[in-house]
Amino acid sequence: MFKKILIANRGEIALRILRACRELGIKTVAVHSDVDARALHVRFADEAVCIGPAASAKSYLHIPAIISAAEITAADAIHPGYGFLSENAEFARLCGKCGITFIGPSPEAMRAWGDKVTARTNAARFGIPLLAGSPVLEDAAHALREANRIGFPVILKASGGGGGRGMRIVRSPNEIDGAFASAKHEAETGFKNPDVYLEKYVDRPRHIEFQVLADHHGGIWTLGERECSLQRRHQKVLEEAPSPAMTAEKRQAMAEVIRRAMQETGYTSLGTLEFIMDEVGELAFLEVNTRVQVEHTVTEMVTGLDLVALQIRVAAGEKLDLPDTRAWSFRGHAIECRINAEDPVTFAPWPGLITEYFPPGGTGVRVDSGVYGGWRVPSSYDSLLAKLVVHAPTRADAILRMRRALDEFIIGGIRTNIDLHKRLLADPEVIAGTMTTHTIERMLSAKPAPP
Ligand code: MV4
Repeated sequence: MFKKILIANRGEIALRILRACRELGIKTVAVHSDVDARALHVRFADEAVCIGPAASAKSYLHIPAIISAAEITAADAIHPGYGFLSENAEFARLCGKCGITFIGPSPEAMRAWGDKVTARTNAARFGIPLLAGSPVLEDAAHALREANRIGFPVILKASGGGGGRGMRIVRSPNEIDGAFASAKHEAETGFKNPDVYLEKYVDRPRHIEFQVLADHHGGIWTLGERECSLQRRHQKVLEEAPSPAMTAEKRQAMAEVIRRAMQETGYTSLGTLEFIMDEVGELAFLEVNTRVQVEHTVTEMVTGLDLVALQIRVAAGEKLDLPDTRAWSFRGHAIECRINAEDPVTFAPWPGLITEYFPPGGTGVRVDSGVYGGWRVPSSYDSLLAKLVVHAPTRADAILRMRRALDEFIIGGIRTNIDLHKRLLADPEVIAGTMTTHTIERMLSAKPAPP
């Protein structure tokens, strides 16, 4: 097992990783920027290294500073968390070259699944369902031929994009030229990879993702799915497990094809396969996230597993020595609300001093957060303050528990999206479990918040 892990992240996920390390008896090194000197992940770590000024590019994204911090503290592994360097295959490769274990998949697996055209080819090979699509497009004429073959509407995507960046919906042939030019330009300037491709466009889908965990000995657990449809501008807002749209048969069938694909491509560590589901319940593969995700907590609540501890253990070479059907089972329902520091009307980030902080508690309530009363939320990073997670025997019970917990949550000094969550959990579509990726947009445009 590792003796010391450097945590190359901040906020709630840095604390989350630190807690797993503590329970595994592993020493921790926090890294932080100037404005994070008083952050909780710094306070709780065994050692801390200041790696630069507030700007991420000069601190949490600054590879030489982070690898130097690992070297001077003699850390034997680096956990990247999510965001920042977590999906940077070159960073993973450099860690390896310096004799430091990158806690994540191999750089090769990160590249193979991180590139969306390659990921689609891989998925197709192993029978993972996917939408009609094109190879890498040569030019606008090629795009038009492929779009006619696939049938409109189609969507242009950048192979190196992700999380909704670099996408263009194309509804008719006359839009192809303009969309191709702008998508191509965005791919060339915004991503390392200039390739663009086409897919059949699915209107108002659900977003469902499957969690996997693979060791270095061919062992793989498929840990079920999460429903992530409640999002705004590609930022997830509320997630749950299991998905109200999933059946045991579909889950089982997906688990089998996913298991084979990840096993045969030599994938290790945690990974998430993103899908969309159309109105008749058909799933189609979109892309793979090769990191621990914000919403991993809902899977933890319904499986009883510590996914970050398991991710660390498999990175150290440990075996998942039981088949998943024997090691753990699904229990109940979990919901996560992402509590953000933001303007409730404009959704603009709302950094500032937290004057009062009282998180909810009680049966079935978990709060993962890096903030406290007296902490000043910096403006340089994302606006996630806390993840409020509840677990209950049924979905209906989980909704009641989440409403209760939201009512208890007191955050003073800054504005938050707690009221948005209360509205969501009162929405008929959300209560019925029939939400899509357009539900929040629909709710916000329909009527003003009740008094
Ligand atoms: C799509 C799609 C419809 N059809 N692809 C957005 C994020 C990126 N991971 C893929 N995305 C989408 N791809 C096809 N062929 C709709 C979306 C999409 C979406 C997907 C997941 C979660 C939220 C979303 C919001 C809008 C659009």
